[in-house]
Amino acid sequence: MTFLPSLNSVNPRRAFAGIGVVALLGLGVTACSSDSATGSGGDSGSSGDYSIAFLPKNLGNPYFETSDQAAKKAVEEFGGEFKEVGPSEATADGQVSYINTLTQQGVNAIVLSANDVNALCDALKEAQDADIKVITFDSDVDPSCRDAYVSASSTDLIAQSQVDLVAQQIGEAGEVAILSASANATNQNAWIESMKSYAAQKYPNIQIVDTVYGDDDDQTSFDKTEALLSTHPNLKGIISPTTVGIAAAARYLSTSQYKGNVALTGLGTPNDMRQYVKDGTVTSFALWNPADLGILASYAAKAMIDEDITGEEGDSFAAEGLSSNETDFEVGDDGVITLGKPFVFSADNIDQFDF
Ligand code: RAM
Repeated sequence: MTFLPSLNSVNPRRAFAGIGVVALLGLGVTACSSDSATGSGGDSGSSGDYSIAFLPKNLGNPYFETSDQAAKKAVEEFGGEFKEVGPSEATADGQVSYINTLTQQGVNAIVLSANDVNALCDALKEAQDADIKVITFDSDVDPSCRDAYVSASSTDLIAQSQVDLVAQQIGEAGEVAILSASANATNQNAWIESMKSYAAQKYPNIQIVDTVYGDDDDQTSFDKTEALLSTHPNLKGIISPTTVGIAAAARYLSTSQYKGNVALTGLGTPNDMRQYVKDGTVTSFALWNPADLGILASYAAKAMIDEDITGEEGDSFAAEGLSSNETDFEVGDDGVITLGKPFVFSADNIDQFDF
């Protein structure tokens, strides 16, 4: 496969410098034995002023298991107390009760990936009133109800990389559908909006004919894939901008008549997708390093608790232990802190990664 022009500048060895080593040293292993990170509230046992709670969209999602496991390590390394809590289903309602409990417990910071842009705001404002720092990571809320947002990459870069991948795989023409996460997910909705305008402008012969929601649930995503293919007999490609969705869609395609005929790309983890790249169901897909996202969010929370940053544009802070070896980060417009660029995985490189 050829790397996308927009991603050509991302040298795999530089983009994930050291990740192979990190994986060998334990990231992949710990990502698989994630009981402590995925339990509903295991404390690290450390003490200090950094009591930091991670609240993913849902528990049992390998993407968040990787980011939160890495966050746990980072928080413990700087002497903090880590906990992870979260709902089993990716809903805003499910997250609100955890935010309320964390506020009552008086943690120093809540780091969350939001299932809705507005529905968590009342609970988060109560947390802020109780002097708790609120950091979003992966998926944002309205900027008025958090202190900063740690984003994987820019919305447009993430969106464009997926559209370019599907365009490459279907000869820049034909019907494409999107299999998303939950209908209110802030991150997916922003990417989808950007995908649609980019596709319309750059690929006039591609039609995005449908968007369906698998709720970041494996079975729902599998069923929605099956339904998409029967509703749209001329479908040429599916973009699934969610690690849960793309893995379920690949599983469906891999044993169906559509394998090799309908392209599938989007955002996936190498460990989930490896078998489908090897069996020819999937050519290439994108993501960033979820472990790095967790580490960066931990250091942003620490800097916020230390009052080194407030979320103002231009604030800067240091992070340690990223696979990119980057240490210096700056808060951008609207309190957004950006990790880097998305990276494309294919048969050529997938075996270098273990997460
Ligand atoms: C899923 C979640 C997460 C998203 C990744 C790509 O794990 O929806 O929010 O960032 O996919």
